[in-house]
Amino acid sequence: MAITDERLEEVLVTYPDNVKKNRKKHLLIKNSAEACQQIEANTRTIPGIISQRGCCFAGCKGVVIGPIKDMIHIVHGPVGCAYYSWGTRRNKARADETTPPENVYLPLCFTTDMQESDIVFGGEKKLAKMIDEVVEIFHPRAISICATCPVGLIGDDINAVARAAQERHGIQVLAFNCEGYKGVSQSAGHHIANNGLMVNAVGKGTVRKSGKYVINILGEYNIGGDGWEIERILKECGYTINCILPGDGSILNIRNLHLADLNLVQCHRSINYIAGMMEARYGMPWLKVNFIGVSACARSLREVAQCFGDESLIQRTEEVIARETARVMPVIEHYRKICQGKTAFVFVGGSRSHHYQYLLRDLGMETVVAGYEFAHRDDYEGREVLPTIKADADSKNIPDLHFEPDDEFYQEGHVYLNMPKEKYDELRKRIPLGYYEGMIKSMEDGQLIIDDVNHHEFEEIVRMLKPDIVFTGVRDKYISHKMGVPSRQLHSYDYTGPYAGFNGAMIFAREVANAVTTPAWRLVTAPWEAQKE
Ligand code: CFM
Repeated sequence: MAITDERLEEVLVTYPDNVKKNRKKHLLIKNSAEACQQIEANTRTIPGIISQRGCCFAGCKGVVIGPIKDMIHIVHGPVGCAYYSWGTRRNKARADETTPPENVYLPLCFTTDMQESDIVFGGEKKLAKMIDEVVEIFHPRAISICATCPVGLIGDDINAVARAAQERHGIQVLAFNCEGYKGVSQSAGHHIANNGLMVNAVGKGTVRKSGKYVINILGEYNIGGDGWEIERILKECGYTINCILPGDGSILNIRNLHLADLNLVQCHRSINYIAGMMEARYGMPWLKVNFIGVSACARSLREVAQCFGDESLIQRTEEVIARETARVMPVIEHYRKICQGKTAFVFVGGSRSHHYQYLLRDLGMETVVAGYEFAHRDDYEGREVLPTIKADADSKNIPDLHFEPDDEFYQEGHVYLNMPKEKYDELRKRIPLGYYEGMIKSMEDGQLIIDDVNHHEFEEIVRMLKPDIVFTGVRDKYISHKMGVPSRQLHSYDYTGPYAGFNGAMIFAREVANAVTTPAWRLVTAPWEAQKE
């Protein structure tokens, strides 16, 4: 059954007036007759409502900084903040030619484990001592310190501790003031992490990789091995991958991030700040891509090749697309027979709820509801033109880039080029805007778009629309199971992956086909449903 304004009203009816007024702005039924539909996003969740969002610390440490494999990431705060931001996201990493196994620290969890006495007397000494210990035991190339709420509240100066430690040990110690309470969601943490990397790491290296078409893949987190699959495909097309930031990435490569020709941006929310800042600082163009889904993958590969405009690259790309498509389509077709016509509710953080709709379309499925936890309006509404980087202080007006006024590159206020100006202009002219369209535009009439869903709305909408499958995170997974609807986690991919690229599409198709054909969830009757009141 399709959603209508009246039915949406039924979802909101239990709210007090002011809450209802607020929430209405975050719910939208797609209607292409309206020229540009707008949705409220990136605003504060109403206190008392059970949101799916994470905190600023989660966005900084958990998302952007944590996956850097050759740094030791110290969580300055309670052990719970450290434990729950470690491991569960399934961002994978392994040793490579520049990072030996002993420098890969992701299997370990580091925290100062703040106790009551540290809160009362301050935790700076404990933090400094911990840095000394990890340097002595592990000899890392660099260290990060991420602050949690209590650290901000008691005012520990983690920047001073970092500076002193850096001098003592001669390695980089980066401090991130990403206290959980900052901002309205993890989005604030992405920002803080992006700015920190931009100021302290990007541009510090000097090694340009040899090879043609040198590119970075930004905002790829290697969840379940996604990044490795994307890397495989791009290498086969003939690209030289300078750095994947941050999935399976190293601080060594991040320092050389500027020594590439083009930035691909896979996550459209968490890392576009770095892409934008690199364009302003180094004149490196960037392109939004989507490697989720067979058709989306093919389109992204074509668009990247188009940026370079080199005939041999374009031809090689077509060969790879043809070969990979021929290989995976029989498998996709097999599962498509099972999935065809099924409906999905897709609710993920700030990027995937759009990306995965392409893969679902490959399987003949319809996304009846989609939403983001913390996306900004441009993720929903799109942007018709590339943000223009001006070679002057106006760059502060670029939407969503939020240059910090004290960043040195902002004050210098001009564009550096890492390539001849003509080449840059020519490259930028070729940037396709396909994936800049935002989620609303790519959805169909009558489908529901929802920002920052809460548990009440989630349950009501699942009950009302009865989707065949819910794609979400661990917070909603079991709610939908209790309601008899199967789910797959699109944050951690439960226990599987990769889902990206051509190989990932096959794995995803199998998982979804299994989920929608498993009768178990629909046979379950919860005890409270079996009992008559
Ligand atoms: Fe980007 Fe992400 Fe996402 Fe995100 Fe995240 Fe994630 Fe996500 Mo979970 S960086 S915005 S903060 S694509 S952890 S890998 S799945 S909410 S949609």
